[in-house]
Amino acid sequence: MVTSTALPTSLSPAELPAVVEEELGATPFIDIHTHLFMPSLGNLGLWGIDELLTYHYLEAELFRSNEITPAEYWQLSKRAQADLIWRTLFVENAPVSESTRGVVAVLHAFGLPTDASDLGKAREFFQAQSPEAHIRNVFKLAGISEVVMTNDPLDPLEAPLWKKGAAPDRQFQPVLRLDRILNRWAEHWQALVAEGYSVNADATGKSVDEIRRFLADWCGRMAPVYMACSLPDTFQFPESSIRGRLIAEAVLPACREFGVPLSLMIGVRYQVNPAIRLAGDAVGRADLRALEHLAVTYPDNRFLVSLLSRENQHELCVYSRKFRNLMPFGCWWFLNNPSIVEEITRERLEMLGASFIPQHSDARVLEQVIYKWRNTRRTLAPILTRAYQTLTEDGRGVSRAEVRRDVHRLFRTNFEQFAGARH
Ligand code: RAT
Ligand code: ZN
Repeated sequence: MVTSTALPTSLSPAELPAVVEEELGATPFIDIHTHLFMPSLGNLGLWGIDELLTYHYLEAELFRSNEITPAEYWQLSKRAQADLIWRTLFVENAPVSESTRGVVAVLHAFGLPTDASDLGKAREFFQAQSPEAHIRNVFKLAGISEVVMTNDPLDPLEAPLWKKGAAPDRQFQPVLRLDRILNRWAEHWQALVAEGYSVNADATGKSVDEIRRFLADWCGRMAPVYMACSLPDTFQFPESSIRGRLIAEAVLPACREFGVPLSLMIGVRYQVNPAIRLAGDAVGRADLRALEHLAVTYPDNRFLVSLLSRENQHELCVYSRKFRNLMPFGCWWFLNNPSIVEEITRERLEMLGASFIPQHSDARVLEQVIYKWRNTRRTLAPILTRAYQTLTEDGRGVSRAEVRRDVHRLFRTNFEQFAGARH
């Protein structure tokens, strides 16, 4: 006789939408890549209405709808820049783009007017907040338990704070960001020399050992949850460049030694329009054979991977099916729009089940996590619901506990386990 173990009650197709929404709402997410800073890093952390409005995603949109030149814009005070962006993108136009709608959602979340002709009320509100309580409130509204920072050991403002012993904060996990070292060695090797590391312009001789000593010192100081680098669309590996050698001989061994993954964010075409500064980067399709080579050659390294080009997304899913040391994460930067997030997330779910990390916020201004995570939950709910409904139609129901398990995996434990994080 066949005995069957009773599974918890399956949900009907009609019950699924509400349950998925509830579970997404009730699960505190880990935001695995942001540009936010813990309070002990002083004034590095950005927050408030003027910062929200001068986000580089919005600056790019300003120059399409206002005659001002970038040179004139950069002459203005931050407050005047924010006023101009508000007037141009929120008063003289309806704020329908993803980034403008985000500011509206943040104002609305705090009960502030969303259609005011000026920023008076909003400025008053943000000025009245005390930072630590405000952070707690924002995390609660965003439904996140912690964020992962981006910490650059060669940033002249940030590095001294770490050296003085910035107090760690469970809500803000550190990441050792390596862009200056790996992408712009020529401009930065002397900063290492100034700190007592014997490196040279060609990164030859003792340089590699010394960079490993530098990385070890910073791992000791920061205890990062991973190391990270953004890379151009032209990224190749192996490569006989300084970057290629430093990745192979310094960074990957250091990641193995300290038991942390390396995050590769590939596909930036840096500064195609330098006049608009941070908004001046574009996107290009990358050659993922570089990733294949890394995954095959370094099975003892783990790679978190986010790709900027929409055209690379399917390939990343295929490679992730081949190599368990690859973890796709997020819909990065120009991809973080509902139409594209939907396409990428459905593809990942269909090809990888729940073994990926659907999103990170990339927030640069504290309150952005409110709208970015709200949007993610809203886009994800129908995708997950549809997946469970189709499964039910095909003969296998799912319970609330299973929905919860998947949501936890996608937005918490995949990261915790892959990063070997100290949770
Ligand atoms: O999305 C962004 O804000 C970009 O400017 C970059 O910061 C990117 O996310 C990165 O981490 O390099
Ligand atoms: Zn980023």
